[in-house]
Amino acid sequence: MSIDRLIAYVSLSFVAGSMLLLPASAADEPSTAQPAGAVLFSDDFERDEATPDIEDIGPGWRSNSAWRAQGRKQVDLDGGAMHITRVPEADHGVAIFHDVEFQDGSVELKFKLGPGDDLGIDFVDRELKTVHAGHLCIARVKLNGASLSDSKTGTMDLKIREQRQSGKVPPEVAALLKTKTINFPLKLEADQWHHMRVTVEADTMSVAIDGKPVGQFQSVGIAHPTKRMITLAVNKSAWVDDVVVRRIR
Ligand SMILES: [Ca+2]
Repeated sequence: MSIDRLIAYVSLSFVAGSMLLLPASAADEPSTAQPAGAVLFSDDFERDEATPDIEDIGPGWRSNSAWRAQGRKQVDLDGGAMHITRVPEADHGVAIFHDVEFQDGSVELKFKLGPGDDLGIDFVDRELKTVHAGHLCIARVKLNGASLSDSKTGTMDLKIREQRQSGKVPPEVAALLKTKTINFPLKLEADQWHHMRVTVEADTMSVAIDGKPVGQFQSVGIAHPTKRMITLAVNKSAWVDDVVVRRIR
């Protein structure tokens, strides 16, 4: 065997050996060539609430139902998944929170949407006081498209938010805001499970759906060094399962 062939053989053996070490669930996931890191937490939602009518998502999760929906249950553990439904009493979309701690990381989940539904994965640092409610950057998916936004230096910057609320947005700010979000078309099947991975790394956020890269967005706010929470944001309804959050850095 020539040296070149020997090197190729050893490399292939190494790759094969690495694949054998992967847990079955990771080997089954579609590959998106995104860097993977340590799992901070994962949840398969294979459980029921202690009291059927009381919202009780499980360890580490909380929602805004108490103060936005008069305490009505908006997150239901149903058949081993999370079924999220905004109730008519709610004065805001459903937000479901989980603490994280990373600079760069990824959020993977399975989701199912109906026509008109959307699901956002929001990266948050409530300790950052220059933005509304700590919003840093968000990936949002609908059946017909995904968007990636830098909220920190865009719409959630306190000064810009105030200008937008008062309806007095200077032209240069309006032009700036156009550079703070990017949209990608999608054609997803309604009421079918899809897999999504959102990765935040340095100043770039990327999204892959069903193992295929959808797009990425580079913007300074994404590089914020401390992501302390993720929020799943649902304006109408959505199903979510198999959440896996990894820290890259
Ligand atoms: Ca499940």
